[in-house]
Amino acid sequence: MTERAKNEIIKENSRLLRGGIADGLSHVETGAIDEDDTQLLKFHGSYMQDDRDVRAERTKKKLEKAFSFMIRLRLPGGALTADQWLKLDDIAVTFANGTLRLTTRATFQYHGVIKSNLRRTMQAINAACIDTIAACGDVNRNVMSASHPFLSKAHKQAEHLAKAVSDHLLPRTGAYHEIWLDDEKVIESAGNAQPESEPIYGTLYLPRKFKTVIAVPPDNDVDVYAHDLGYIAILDAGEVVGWNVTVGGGMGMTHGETDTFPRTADMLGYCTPDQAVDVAEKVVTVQRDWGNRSVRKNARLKYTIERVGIDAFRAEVEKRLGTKLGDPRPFTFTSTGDPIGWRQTLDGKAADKKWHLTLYIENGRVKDTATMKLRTALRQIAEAGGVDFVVTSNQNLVIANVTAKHKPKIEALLEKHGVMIATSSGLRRNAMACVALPTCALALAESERFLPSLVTDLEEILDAAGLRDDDIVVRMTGCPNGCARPYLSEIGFVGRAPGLYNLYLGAAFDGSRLSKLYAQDVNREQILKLLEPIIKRYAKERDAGEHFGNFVVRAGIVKATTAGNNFHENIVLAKV
Ligand code: SRM
Ligand code: SF4
Repeated sequence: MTERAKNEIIKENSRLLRGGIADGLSHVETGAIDEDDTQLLKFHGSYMQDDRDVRAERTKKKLEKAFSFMIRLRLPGGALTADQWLKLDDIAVTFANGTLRLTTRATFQYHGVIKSNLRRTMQAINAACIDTIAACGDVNRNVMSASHPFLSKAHKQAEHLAKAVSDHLLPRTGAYHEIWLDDEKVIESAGNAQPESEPIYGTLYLPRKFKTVIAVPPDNDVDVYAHDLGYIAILDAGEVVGWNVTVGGGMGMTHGETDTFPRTADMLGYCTPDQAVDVAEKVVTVQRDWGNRSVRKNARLKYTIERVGIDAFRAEVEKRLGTKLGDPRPFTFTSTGDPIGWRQTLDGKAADKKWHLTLYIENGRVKDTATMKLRTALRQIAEAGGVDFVVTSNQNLVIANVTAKHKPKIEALLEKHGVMIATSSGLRRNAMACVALPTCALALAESERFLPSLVTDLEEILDAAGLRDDDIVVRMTGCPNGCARPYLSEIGFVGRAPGLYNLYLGAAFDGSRLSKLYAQDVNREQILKLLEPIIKRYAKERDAGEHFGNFVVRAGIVKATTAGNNFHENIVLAKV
């Protein structure tokens, strides 16, 4: 018999995710908690990390690593009130490193929370009527829906489904409330239902993380094909009449291991709005039973589907549903980015329409700097009230539900604090980088701290080619795990070692096709040298309306990746 992965044993012995976390929090002699408990802590929405900028120095001085904790919020649909914004902002200053980090899955992270503050931070988050359970771990995580719920009736329906799936698939263990909230039922959710058991997950939970998103065409802002489970709204006269269901997407891979690869999701079928939550449950339970519990790196749903085939997977889901899924219905996606700037509610009576400002937040980091007081500006906008906030799946922020009268006030506040509404280029508007150093334990190279200046260099090349305002999707990650979905960007950088990246090209602008490796282990200078002639050719030779990712494939610069299992094939590396 194949040996079970270590995490399976940890989960099994955890007494439904309790382990020794509570005990570990009481040990004041260390800033850390026990290694096995760090695995369980993820299910509660937190990772133990250390400041990698000072790791070497502390090791030299024989000091313990500078441990602290990252906390990720569960925020299905991504929306919050102005009052909640103020509470989250207070927490950032009181308990974390003074910043709020908007993530690529439309929620918030705090960094730098020390162990002695962990419980108080969790309680403060709950006091804002938000929780962190299942934000990480081997369960269905935060469910994203197309930004944003105030845009139209269909977007509201998408948010509604996101919340319903998130609630339905929440772990039922009382561990979260017991450890963090002294068992007080601060918010009512399925998470504190009694008696305690895990009817959907069982005591082993899932073999690996599981991610669900809801898309509303023509926008593919949630990158539906990157997720384990996706719903694509099928609309009739602006209302959702059903959902196409996708399964088996994912980004993570390991350098040099071709049995790991990013994969775009397959179409599973079509379901009615009434069936949607049940479909989620059945997809999750098939993965629970069929997923690989021995080899963690092959445990995601995408590998289960590669192994058994989509037809067998669909048949099992249908068997458990007790009905057949319909044939997928037609839809069209046009882009994965956010439309930066103001736009109005799409439907309803003219008099009821509100304004919504999508603000580009560089790599999702909300902070004050010497030149731009973004955190202060957003705080003052929240204090003035009369708005809602929505985090997008591109690490941006929507200031929503603004009246025409209130618009100039918001613009003035942003301007006063040096926050620009327009971005410096189409490339920056479509740029995302993962966190990476100094907090991410898995980072091989910089990402959030490097991409902005690389984009500045690339903007010079774009300027010379007359392409400054063209939308080109660029994403960077500090390692191949793919947290900024780099294999679905037209230009993708993936960290290999300090200062060195693999360069991927050729993903589709609408998020439907993966990219292909173009150059290996390249530094800033080499990246610019490689991209300059391609950008110049694109400016001269592109067809009308042709996007960069499609051009590089048509021009033969890279071969198209047609499925995850040929991501590693047909690679012709550029000479550097
Ligand atoms: Fe991620 C692990 C940050 C979205 C694939 N991810 C991590 C950890 C927790 C590192 C760790 O395990 O120690 C990172 C914490 C860094 C830090 O200091 O904050 C981390 N991931 C992030 C975030 C914050 C990136 C960002 O800059 O916004 C995103 C948080 C999303 C959220 O709110 O839930 C984030 N991660 C993603 C995505 C994008 C997505 O889901 O759309 C992916 C690719 C899609 C996918 O899951 O396949 C992603 N993260 C991973 C993986 C690889 C999983 C795999 O199947 O191989 C890991 C490593 C792992 O799980 O072992 C990982
Ligand atoms: Fe860390 Fe890698 Fe994810 Fe970036 S892609 S946050 S480096 S795990």
